[in-house]
Amino acid sequence: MKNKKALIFGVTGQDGAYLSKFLLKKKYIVYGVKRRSSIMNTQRVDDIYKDINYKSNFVLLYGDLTDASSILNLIKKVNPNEIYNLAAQSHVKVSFEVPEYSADVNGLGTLRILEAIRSLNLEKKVKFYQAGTSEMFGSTKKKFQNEKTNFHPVSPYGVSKCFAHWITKNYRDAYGMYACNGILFNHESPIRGETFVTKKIIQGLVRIKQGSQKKLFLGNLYSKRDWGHARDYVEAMWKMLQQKRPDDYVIGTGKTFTIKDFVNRAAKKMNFNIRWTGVGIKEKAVNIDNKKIIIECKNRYFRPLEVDYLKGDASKAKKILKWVPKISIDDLIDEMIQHELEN
Ligand code: NAP
Ligand code: F7E
Repeated sequence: MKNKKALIFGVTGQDGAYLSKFLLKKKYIVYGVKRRSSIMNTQRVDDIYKDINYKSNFVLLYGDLTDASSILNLIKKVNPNEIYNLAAQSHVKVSFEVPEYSADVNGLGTLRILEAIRSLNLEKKVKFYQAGTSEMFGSTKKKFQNEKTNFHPVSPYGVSKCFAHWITKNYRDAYGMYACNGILFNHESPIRGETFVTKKIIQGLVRIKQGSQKKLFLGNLYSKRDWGHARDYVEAMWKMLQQKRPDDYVIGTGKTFTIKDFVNRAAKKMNFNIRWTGVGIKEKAVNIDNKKIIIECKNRYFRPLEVDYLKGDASKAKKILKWVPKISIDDLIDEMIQHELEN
């Protein structure tokens, strides 16, 4: 049997790297799309090239979601069985600073891929995965969020992803495309981007422990997030494309923690003895052992609007995809700390 071909937009990102490795293990030929940058930005996938088992089935190609012709040419050239759209300006806070660009890449970029599939008459041949997000639920008041929960996005990022969600559904309904929306809650890993809160906390605490950083500055300590591991979540993406019919699925752990809970768990694992004092922007954490302040809050890390509470109900994925998260928050934190210490 011929190897299946997957085309991944966003291959240089956290999920792109995990998904590439997952698909290569399943004997796919993986074509990853990276955008041009002034320095090499392939660190997350460099190990694939060093792996004798996988390097010949892994190809990197240039492209950009803001450039429709590059997308069309790539799909024509690769003629993939499956396309995963993981490319995005994925930082919520940054989306308030570059709203138009975020909408262009995340919203119109998705439309550009769908339209390229249609123009090439591949709508009945290629399967498409869209990287949707729990940020689309935004200011929801529901205790658990699932596929039936209304979207109330509260950031340019969330709004742009709602467009991508609905246009994917529209192309599925209008043209009979096999197109799925994954609605994924936060998922982290040792290779998470450094400006996302989990990585920032782990990296900061390890550096403070080692003496190379004095303080960690954070924003809102009281928002709640449902955190899983990226390795588990890319498997769910693949499973969505292996069903009889295309559909949309929520992927989450069903557990939620505040940012402060995450700090406390990580600090305990690193043998920090901390005490919180103050309120609001004046809240801080003191290292009891040496009386030094190690965490403070800064206005610049707060957002104009916040998603206060997220907790995913992935029972549909459990029933249909037979998907359940395997890695707990404690195992995730342990792996992130270990990676940070080794690097
Ligand atoms: P990430 O680490 O930020 O990776 C984003 C990827 O998109 C990178 O490869 C980036 O390239 C690429 N990209 C950005 N702009 C592009 C453009 N104009 N053209 C082509 N590629 C572009 O994000 P992630 O955490 O892996 O997330 C993957 C996807 O899932 C994203 O769409 C994100 O919005 C969504 N999502 C993430 C989570 C989560 O918790 N991680 C949850 C739900 C949904 P560079 O390396 O060059 O920057
Ligand atoms: O923030 C709070 C912040 O930036 C989490 C993306 O992958 O997941 C991610 O979006 C929470 C927020 O992730 C800092 O206010 C406090 O409440 O790690 P984050 P996010 O905004 O939830 C969703 C599902 C996606 O789809 C996105 O692509 O932590 N917070 N202090 C902070 N956040 C950051 N970044 N930095 C801080 O200093």
